Amino acid sequence: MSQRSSLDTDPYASRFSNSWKLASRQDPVVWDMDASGPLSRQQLLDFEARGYSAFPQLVSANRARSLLAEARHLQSSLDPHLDHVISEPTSQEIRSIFRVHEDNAYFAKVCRDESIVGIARQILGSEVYLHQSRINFKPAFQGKEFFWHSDFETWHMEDGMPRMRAVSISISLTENNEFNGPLMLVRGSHKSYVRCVGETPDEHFRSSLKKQEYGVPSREALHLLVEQGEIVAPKGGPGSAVMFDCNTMHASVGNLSPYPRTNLFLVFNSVDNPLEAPFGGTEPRPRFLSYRP
Ligand code: 6CS
Ligand code: FE
Repeated sequence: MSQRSSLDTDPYASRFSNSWKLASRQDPVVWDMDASGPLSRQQLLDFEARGYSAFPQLVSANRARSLLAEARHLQSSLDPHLDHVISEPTSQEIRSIFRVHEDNAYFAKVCRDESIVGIARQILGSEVYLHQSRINFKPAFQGKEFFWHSDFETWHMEDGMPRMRAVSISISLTENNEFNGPLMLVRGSHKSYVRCVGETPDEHFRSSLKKQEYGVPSREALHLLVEQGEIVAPKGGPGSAVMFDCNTMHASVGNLSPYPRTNLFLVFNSVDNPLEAPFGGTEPRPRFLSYRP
């Protein structure tokens, strides 16, 4: 495996040694403060400072409920062994369904909704395309956690995303409360880059989508980031949403409550940030995880 990532040539080098490091971000967060779009200037400034924005009602509650019905239909009809369908680490229950923007008419439509895409375009200051789409299910009582990570670290090392010019949005299809394993983010963490330890195993995605073990930050790094910011967990009803920068540190705990949690997760990348060869030197991941034209 030829590691393309080295400190001399790659500002976001990672997984090349046994020690972790905190580096500073080399890219803007909001790429054009004057870009027009759904967000006010104050919302853009807040996104720049915090690394996320919460929207109490981005999609109507009715639409969120119809999308939830469709998501549940897919969950009960799709074969959990399909490549783009991921099951829970310890059962056959479906945890994620990828590529819904291509495979399903209802989800394809909402993924093109101007009230969503317009925000991504405004923050990234360019046209955007969908790098990844997925429905995440966190079943009642047994949905498992996701450890802390920066999505960008994985997308850079395993997908060849060169710069931090992408945003994710998590749209709640169910209620998202403090009991059912909501998304937690570290405010301000998007301005630091944590170089992680270890080397990427081949076909890492086969295990990382159930439980990520490489490309996760050290506990010391997390202590520092949380001291500089704080942990937040925006809550809301069906149709509420959180948009966050590709490098914002985030995680979610397991769901021990009787309330299932389902969300639609979309990743928009700038058309000016096309994927290259993965910086970690592994083969590119499949297209359902990381779109390449
Ligand atoms: O692999 C991905 O693209 C996403 N999933 C995991 C578990 N980590 C990185 C990123 O969020
Ligand atoms: Fe993530």
